[in-house]
Amino acid sequence: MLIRNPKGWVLPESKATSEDVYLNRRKILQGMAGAGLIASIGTSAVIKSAFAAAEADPSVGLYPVPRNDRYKITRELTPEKIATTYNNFYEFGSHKEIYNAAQELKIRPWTVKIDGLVEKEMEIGVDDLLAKMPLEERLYRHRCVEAWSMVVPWSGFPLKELVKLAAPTSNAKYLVMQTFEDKSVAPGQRQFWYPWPYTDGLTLKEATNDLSFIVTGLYGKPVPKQNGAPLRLAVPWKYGFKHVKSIVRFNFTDKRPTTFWEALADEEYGFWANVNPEVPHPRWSQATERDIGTGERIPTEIYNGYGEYVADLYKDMKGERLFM
Ligand SMILES: Nc1nc2c(c(=O)[nH]1)N[C@H]1C(S)=C(S)[C@@H](COP(=O)(O)O)O[C@H]1N2
Ligand SMILES: [Mo]
Repeated sequence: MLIRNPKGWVLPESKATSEDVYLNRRKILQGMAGAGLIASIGTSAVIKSAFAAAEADPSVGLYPVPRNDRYKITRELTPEKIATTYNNFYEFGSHKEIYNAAQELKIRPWTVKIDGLVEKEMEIGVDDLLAKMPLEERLYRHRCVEAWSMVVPWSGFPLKELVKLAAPTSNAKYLVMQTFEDKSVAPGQRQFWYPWPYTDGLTLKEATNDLSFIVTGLYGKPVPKQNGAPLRLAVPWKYGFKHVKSIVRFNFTDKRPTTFWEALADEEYGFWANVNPEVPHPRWSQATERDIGTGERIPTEIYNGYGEYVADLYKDMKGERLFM
């Protein structure tokens, strides 16, 4: 978070795969599967790479999913190439260009543990979980505490559906989410001064709010590794660091967790982290944000513009640093 590279999102064209190439591969693959041709045509490079992509992510056929139009946007969608090449993912480096390094992450098999104060603890494979969940697309704004922002089409399912599946007991108050831990693929995790694994959490009231969303897709495709495959949180009224990527554990508890960023710098990155243009970060203003798509600087809104859904959650809270 400490390093700012204002030109970090500008990338040479050669580093990105264009949308057409991707769609063509997908069509080829679907066509081949239908005609039973995969085994007999093994030589073309295009076909081989299409096959590798499907092997790497068996959820590819689930997308695109129907859009939930309840969540409106008033700005243009951020171009896919920008949202997938300008990232924060400290496991792969403390700068924005981690998308190549993140390809080392193996996302299958991927097992999620649901534990703590629940009726019955479970471990479930991500594809089994996806099969149980109602997938939809939502256009959400995303506001990083570093004062950049984007607007993207996430696919996924409401977090409250996962809470329902977990069946928390009546004394559960918080849901804690954790990222995978594997030093052999994530060089950042060899930096021992960070409190790995990346951890963040919500109150159960927040987790069951309509807006809380588990992301499994982006731009009508499985979510790329650099954006947090195969499961990542989206809570758009909060700063981006709450959006835990590549989740392996959902833990229900009665104790408020110490989050990754709180452990590092509690006075700069608190538990609540609700967006508020009037509460500056100790080292910079939060009044405006830079849209990484257009490069424009625009005013920041309270709760990132989602107050109608979430302001009630906080109305009786006293003595909490709700906006830091
Ligand atoms: N595991 C993990 N999750 C993470 C982070 C991280 O470093 N590690 N960075 C967070 C921050 S600060 C932001 S702004 C968003 C960025 O998401 P994006 O790369 O999809 O834009 O991911 C969040 N989730
Ligand atoms: Mo962030």
